[in-house]
Amino acid sequence: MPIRTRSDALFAAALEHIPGGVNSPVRAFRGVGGDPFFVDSAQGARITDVDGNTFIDYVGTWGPAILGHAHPKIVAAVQAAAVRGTSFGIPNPAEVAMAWRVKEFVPSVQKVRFCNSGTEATMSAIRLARGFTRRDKIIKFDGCYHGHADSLLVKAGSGALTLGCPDSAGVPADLARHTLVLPFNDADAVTAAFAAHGPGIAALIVEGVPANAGLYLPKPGYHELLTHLCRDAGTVFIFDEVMTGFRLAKGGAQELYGLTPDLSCFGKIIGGGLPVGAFGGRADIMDHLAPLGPVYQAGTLSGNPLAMAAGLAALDELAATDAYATLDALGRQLGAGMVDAAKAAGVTVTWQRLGSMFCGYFTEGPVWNLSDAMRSDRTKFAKFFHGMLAEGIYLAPSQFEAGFISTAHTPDDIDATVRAAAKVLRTI
Ligand code: KE4
Repeated sequence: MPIRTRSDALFAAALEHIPGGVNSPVRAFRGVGGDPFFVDSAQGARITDVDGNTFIDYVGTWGPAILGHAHPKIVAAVQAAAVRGTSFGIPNPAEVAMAWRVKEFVPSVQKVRFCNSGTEATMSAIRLARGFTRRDKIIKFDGCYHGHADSLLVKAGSGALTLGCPDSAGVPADLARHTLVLPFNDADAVTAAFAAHGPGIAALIVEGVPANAGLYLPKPGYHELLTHLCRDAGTVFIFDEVMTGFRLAKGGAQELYGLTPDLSCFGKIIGGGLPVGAFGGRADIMDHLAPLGPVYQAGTLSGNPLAMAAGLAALDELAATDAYATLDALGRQLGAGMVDAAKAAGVTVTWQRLGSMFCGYFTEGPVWNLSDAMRSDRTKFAKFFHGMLAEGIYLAPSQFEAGFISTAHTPDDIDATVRAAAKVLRTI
């Protein structure tokens, strides 16, 4: 087992000052047991903790590190920007360059507004859709996570067509009831919801591919059904590409599926590892934002020059290289290896992958929705997680998270990962 002396001391101190010792709950290892380690540094496909243990990293800071950690072009861009000032609160040229880049990558984006997180992006897009349509109800799907804005921390009501109730303390029931939570990949449920509520629905929000309950994919034609139902009802179709944007293709999941959302939300990769969110789409909707229109949205650090520099460097590098072909080849290699390792060990693992995103569910497959995913054996997953950690492989510390490969991973890294999995799977 890796030595953890300094991590344990740091976690004990963190627990005194920070709720749960972490600044974001998933980092607390509650999904797998044990305590988190503390990172000292990260480089390429590897992270090194404060006790000197190095791991091949398949979390990639939950998606942003598509080029690996401390990519020299991103570091250089941030250094060059920092010496010119770290924040202005006044328009700066990088914001215009970044807006142009996002529009070049994602043709459905006619106008874009930058903010500081994926949560801000989805929260703002929901408010914008409500202001544009003058309607209150929204639709989301169970198992999909869009950040921690109140309207989106809502679970399904008692029946499929009943309006939602809070999924977190502190979310007013009066607000939650405006959110309808439907099963994903269920065409009948979403069709019935529009039949029952259509003219009152401001927005439907869905992940490019649901990757916050592991990773499962839209059934053929499902995203197209959502777009048609939205169009017929005058509902704003919001495509949450915080995770899939610039990850699955230059144009994200909407490029893969040939969609033209009304609004799209971005985060993670768009900031090159620094705090950036963005939302954009139809200009006639976006122009309802202040200062042009009546929908207020703001942020002191929105368009921050350092974050814009990091994001620009990341998008430029993705545009300049055949990153997506590399990522898909590595994803294919990992998937094939993991399937063979599970079969050889006699362990039931359903491996689901799209490009460089993946999830190994410890259950029979296929996994098409949250209820399928919930069948997974979380005890086995936890044993697998810790076994892989002991072998120097860092996977997402929850069965209900996706894994990520970067362009810094090599075929040898993948082979080492598969060898470790073959060893660990025989022990669980
Ligand atoms: P942030 O506010 O964490 O930047 O983005 C929220 C968000 C929005 N939409 C999607 C599809 C997302 O996956 C996320 C955040 N993803 C999680 C990982 N499952 C972030 C990790 C964390 O919460 O610490």
